[in-house]
Amino acid sequence: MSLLSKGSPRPAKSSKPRLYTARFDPYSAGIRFLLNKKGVDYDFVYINMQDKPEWLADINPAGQIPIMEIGDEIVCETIVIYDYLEDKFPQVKTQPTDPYLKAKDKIFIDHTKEYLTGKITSMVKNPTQENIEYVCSVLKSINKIMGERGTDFLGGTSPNFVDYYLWGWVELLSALKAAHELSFELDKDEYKHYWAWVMKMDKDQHINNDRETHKLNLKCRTAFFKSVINGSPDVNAGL
Ligand SMILES: N[C@@H](CCC(=O)N[C@@H](CS)C(=O)NCC(=O)O)C(=O)O
Repeated sequence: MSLLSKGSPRPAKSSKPRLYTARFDPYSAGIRFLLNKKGVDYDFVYINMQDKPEWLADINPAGQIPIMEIGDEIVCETIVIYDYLEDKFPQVKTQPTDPYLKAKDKIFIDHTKEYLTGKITSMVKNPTQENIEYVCSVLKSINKIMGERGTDFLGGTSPNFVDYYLWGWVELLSALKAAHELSFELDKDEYKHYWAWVMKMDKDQHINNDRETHKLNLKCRTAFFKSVINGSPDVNAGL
């Protein structure tokens, strides 16, 4: 799979839905899991976010990924993409149809975005005690919500868009721990709902398909984070 950087021409339109993504991007990862779950036959291109192609700004003025392209339709912003895919490919549901449950899931995503994702991103370069404690406290609230829902997944009996969004981020934690040689542990009892969820998500076939497609595992994630910490991100880490 080619990596598109500054100077790379924009690829020709695809007859399939196309995701502009990056191997290690947690926002894109959630979208990829969801596309797999919906059984969408899609293709993807890797964007070099350290040296972006000029045309990226034409398809998303924010210059960010993920971006979904289906024919002439181009949609950016992760949460908007989830909604778009739900409407576009309704056969396999990944969001509640009940308005209240849907509202609760949207609030969950909003809070995850507000309190967790930025802190995990900060931990890549600054794994300070303060950042670690903050992330642990947010995961504790998530553990509580999981306990209150009382289901295997946030989405009920199988993962939905909220599970996949969250997984894209929490999956990074073990690689961050390894890259920085951090010793913090989330207690198995105190975080028992969270751990039960982690064990089940780790076995999800759509997540595992994605790991295979993009050659992702703890070792290459750790190598990627080490390269980021050293100032020269290696998007091909582990390939
Ligand atoms: N609000 C966007 C944020 C996406 C985002 O931050 N993507 C990262 C993935 S690496 C990115 O494109 N960063 C490059 C940049 O912001 O210049 C979303 O939810 O999709």
